[in-house]
Amino acid sequence: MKRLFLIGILLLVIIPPVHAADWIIDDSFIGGGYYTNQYPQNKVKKYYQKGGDVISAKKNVNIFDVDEMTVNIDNSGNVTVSIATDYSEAKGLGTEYGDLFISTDGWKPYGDSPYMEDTINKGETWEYVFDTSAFVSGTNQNPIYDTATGTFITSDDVHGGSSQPYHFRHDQEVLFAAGDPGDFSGTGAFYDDVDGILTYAFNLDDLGLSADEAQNLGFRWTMTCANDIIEGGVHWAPVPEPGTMLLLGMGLLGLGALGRKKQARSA
Ligand SMILES: [Ca+2]
Ligand SMILES: [Ca+2]
Ligand SMILES: [Ca+2]
Repeated sequence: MKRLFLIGILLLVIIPPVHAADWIIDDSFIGGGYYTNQYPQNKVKKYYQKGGDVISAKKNVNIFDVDEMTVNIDNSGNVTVSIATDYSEAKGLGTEYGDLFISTDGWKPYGDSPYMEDTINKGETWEYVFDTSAFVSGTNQNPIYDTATGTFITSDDVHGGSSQPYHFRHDQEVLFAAGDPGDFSGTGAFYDDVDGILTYAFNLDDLGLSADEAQNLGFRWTMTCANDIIEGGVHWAPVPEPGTMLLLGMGLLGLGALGRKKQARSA
């Protein structure tokens, strides 16, 4: 029994208490709606840079590039979504941060990577949206919207469709026109200009989900011109408390010991 106790203590040391999990979503998403005949005079004829997923004149590629998205969820259901991008509203490009689109039933893009035909009418349906601009400007302390109460705004709406000469892409959702914001209460959206990270914080509660149950989530972000889009999914599973793991370990060891006793008796 003393040995079992020691092994139990050892297990407690080996299995550290896990309070949070991180997922890094690489930007392998391009998406559809590229106007191949738009802007030919400026040589914007292909995707440049970093896997070729940015629509831009060559000199502006770095301004619009999205590198990756990091999702962190802790055992209390606190979620942070951090988007590494060089894009900043402070650069005065005439476009804005898009909203964070959230799916509560997994991530199912249309077609195969890099999803060149995925547009607003194809691919994932977003159940919630984190309204970036309303929150950043301090006018709305309840920035998470249930999308059943409003409509999506696309890159067409922002740029006036194909009539605008600088319009490269259509049919990509970029913002949400909210209805009633309801009682949701995300805790913040913040762009760190030094590190180039746009961070969103909220809780699974805000999405009507429980941290006690496994969840399949999807996320999407782009700027309102949709020159570079990132999408991806994560699978959240609650982690048992260390005490539970210790009991489980002791239980398994106990079963093992019982088995050995039985064997010894029958021998
Ligand atoms: Ca990119
Ligand atoms: Ca969905
Ligand atoms: Ca992309």
